[in-house]
Amino acid sequence: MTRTQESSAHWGTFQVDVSDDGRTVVDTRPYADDPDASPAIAGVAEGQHHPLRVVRPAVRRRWLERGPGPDDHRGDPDDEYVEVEWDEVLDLLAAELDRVRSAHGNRAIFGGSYGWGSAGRLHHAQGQLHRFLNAIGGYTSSKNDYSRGASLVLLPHLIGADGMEQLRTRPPSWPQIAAHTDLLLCFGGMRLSNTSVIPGGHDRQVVGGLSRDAARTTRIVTVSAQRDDIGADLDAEWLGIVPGTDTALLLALTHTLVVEALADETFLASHTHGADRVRAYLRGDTDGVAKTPEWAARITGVPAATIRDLARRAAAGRTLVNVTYSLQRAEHGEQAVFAALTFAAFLGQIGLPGGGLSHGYGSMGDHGLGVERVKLPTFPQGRNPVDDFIPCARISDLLLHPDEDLPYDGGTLRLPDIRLVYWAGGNPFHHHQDLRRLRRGLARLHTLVVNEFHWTPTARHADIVLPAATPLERDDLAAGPGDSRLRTMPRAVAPVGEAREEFWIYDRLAERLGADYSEGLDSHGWLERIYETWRRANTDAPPFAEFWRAGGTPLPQRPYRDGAFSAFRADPAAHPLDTPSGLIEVFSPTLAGFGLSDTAGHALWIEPPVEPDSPYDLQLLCNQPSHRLHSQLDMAGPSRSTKVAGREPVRLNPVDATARGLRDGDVAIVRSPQGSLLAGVVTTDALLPGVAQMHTGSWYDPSAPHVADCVNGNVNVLTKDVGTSSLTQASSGARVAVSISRYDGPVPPVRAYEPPHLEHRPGAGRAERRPSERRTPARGRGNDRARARPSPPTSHPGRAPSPNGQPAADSGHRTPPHR
Ligand SMILES: Nc1nc2c(c(=O)[nH]1)N[C@H]1C(S)=C(S)[C@@H](COP(=O)(O)OP(=O)(O)OC[C@H]3O[C@@H](n4cnc5c(=O)[nH]c(N)nc54)[C@H](O)[C@@H]3O)O[C@H]1N2
Ligand SMILES: Nc1nc2c(c(=O)[nH]1)N[C@H]1C(S)=C(S)[C@@H](COP(=O)(O)OP(=O)(O)OC[C@H]3O[C@@H](n4cnc5c(=O)[nH]c(N)nc54)[C@H](O)[C@@H]3O)O[C@H]1N2
Ligand SMILES: [Mo]
Repeated sequence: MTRTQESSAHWGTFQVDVSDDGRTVVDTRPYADDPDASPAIAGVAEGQHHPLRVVRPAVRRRWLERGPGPDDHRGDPDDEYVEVEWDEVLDLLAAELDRVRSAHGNRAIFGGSYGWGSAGRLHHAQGQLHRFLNAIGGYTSSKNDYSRGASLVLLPHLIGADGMEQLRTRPPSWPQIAAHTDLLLCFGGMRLSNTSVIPGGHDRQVVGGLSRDAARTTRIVTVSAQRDDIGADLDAEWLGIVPGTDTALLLALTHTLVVEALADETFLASHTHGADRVRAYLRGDTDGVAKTPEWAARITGVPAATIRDLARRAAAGRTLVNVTYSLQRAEHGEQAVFAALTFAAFLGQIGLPGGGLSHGYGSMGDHGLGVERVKLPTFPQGRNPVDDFIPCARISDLLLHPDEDLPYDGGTLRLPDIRLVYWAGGNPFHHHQDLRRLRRGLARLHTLVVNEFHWTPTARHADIVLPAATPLERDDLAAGPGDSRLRTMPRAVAPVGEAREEFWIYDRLAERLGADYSEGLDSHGWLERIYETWRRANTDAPPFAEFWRAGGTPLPQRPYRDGAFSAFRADPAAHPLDTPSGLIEVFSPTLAGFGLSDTAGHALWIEPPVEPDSPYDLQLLCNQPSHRLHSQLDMAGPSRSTKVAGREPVRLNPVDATARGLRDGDVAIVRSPQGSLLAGVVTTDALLPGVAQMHTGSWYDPSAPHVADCVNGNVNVLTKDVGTSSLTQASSGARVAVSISRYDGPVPPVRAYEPPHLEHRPGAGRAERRPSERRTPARGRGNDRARARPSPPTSHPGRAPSPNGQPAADSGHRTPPHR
């Protein structure tokens, strides 16, 4: 017998079957009325009870025995961990945090902690960590994201911060597209699998149905090296393009508009700044190269006649130009977005219903839903007294180049000297580029702390690993932007082993460091507080107890009346953009004035360096995985079902496969200047010749370095760790040049899904610390055991006691005491 409840993740809302004794998550499945639900949902139950769960606090033996300090053994697959008691590990960690902040200042603590931790609004991993670090004096932080980090820096210069916001929150909605758009031009395709992900998740996935409706009346053209970057049911035209050359195509499209008098000169004169400078560049006045379709054809592989025809078709009706995030996640990737904005401006349809520019269909599932966003309940993070930050994708630069300058957004950042990194809710050994380089960076640290559910590759580099309770082990609430319901995420089972809510962890640490984290409330008190604070502005919502009983409350579904830029279009003088000119800057004097070698005032084609005789003769696309969110639940069934030869598949065109003697199911070795990996071969004509593709998110497995840097197919051993540009400094992970050949040697086993060597040794944390490293924290309250008391059953108002008061199934240990 089981009981059923609901839970939520970034990949959607789902049902959870729990065994009658309240200890085991038996099954997780999507709602029957959610046909486009993410396949990842089916893996949640397996992830919950997987042998990879971190069940006790663990400390790397070398760190425990030698004390904090640089150590190039971090991440060694044979490294051993010692499991210790909570009070010991909290004492150790508090002392180390105190040592670092006293000896080196709070800026020596890096707490950026980028990543897609759980969807819950209260147990939001970064938010909680930031609140804690703020409470103890602050930390060096990170800005922007891996998703569209280049656009986040570029676009405010061109359309203003408010224009950027409009572009994100009010793009033409799918019903508007269906009603008004003749041609939807999709640079980077429009992957339905990507839209199952929304920060916070959604009640149901609706984009699939909406886009299928729109495709009945709107012609869709997909521009990508992969035919299946768009669903076959959308009946799109496929324009195959050499990866990384969209800027050239877009410049040639714009060139055609200009020479064929198809550009909207009235719009350019009234709503844009600098069109003349763009025209001069297109003609070749500045560099001697006219950006003609013939010029672009040589670069992009798209025939010149097709380019001309496409420009004419775009000018003939209502056209919407969409760029996926992926285009800008590459060296000089922001230029593609700049060029798309320029093309859309020359078409003159920005601000018209169903026309103009968009940046996100096929990248995020909430894009184009047509619903005004509402503010959601939020756990306050406090204020960070430390100003230092990095653009998040510069993590290895930060660790490897302390006290050096990094150019960024027209200025420079001085990189602080980091001694301690605390990561919660992210997996840099998933998300960062050039993992060998990241490893060298982490080796310089004194201490790496990671809170995790699972023994991820990042946890396996950490000196201190704290077992975090999962969303199924804690009470929370969730909603995504534009969502129809604020949903409860009730605890389904007791935490496994000694996993704890991170709220509990930070509260205990803060006490030891003389700081206040909880303001005297437990996590349930906070859940109610953030909800009731939110309810003050949402007076239709019921009181907390009623909300909890009902499992959620509807959110207003106010359709946005006008799309992005419609007010600006109607009257640019009355509704200027917050750019220096108040207009769309197709030429930005600010950007030109930065004097950067890789940025001009206008969209710029930057020729990739020619490398004759390079062995890296294939472009590998590294895109988002269809059956998981990044690296999450890679160990579970849905993700495993996609593997080939026991590791991540690499897809390539049969022509390229044959030339390399590769057949379906072979193990291939993929190499780049940065590193090598093993992958399982899949041939498909959905890819252009010369292009290969692997999903991101296979767990980094360095256990057979004599064979490959990763035997499990994590693409980030291959990618290059270089900023998108000296302007934007974002991630360049979308693709990398590689060689692929057959691997005929003995195939090493994948060890990434086994936990590390663990030794359970209560008291080790106390006995083995070197005296020189022991410090008494400022006003620590010391031993947790002395304060521990049995956990009361949770008493949510209006709710039966949850299984939370039960001992965890496999430890006989009490669940976190709620104070
Ligand atoms: N080459 C290449 N690299 C890429 C990309 C690419 O296109 N190409 N895409 C990039 C993009 S867009 C992104 S957003 C990043 C994503 O990078 P990440 O967000 O770092 O990847 P995830 O695998 O989602 O990692 C989240 C981790 O948080 C843990 N977690 C979940 N909830 C909690 C919690 O409540 N508490 C704690 N402590 N942990 C929790 C999960 O177990 C998981 O290990 O990857 C980037 N990397
Ligand atoms: N299922 C699932 N969905 C997800 C995620 C996930 O991990 N799993 N991650 C989510 C996150 S955090 C983000 S930021 C978004 C990312 O959204 P995107 O960045 O848009 O997604 P990608 O899958 O990386 O890229 C989409 C396609 O772009 C194409 N592409 C790459 N480079 C080029 C190029 O130079 N030119 C052209 N024309 N096409 C190119 C590739 O063929 C690729 O399949 O996805 C979100 N959705
Ligand atoms: Mo992302």
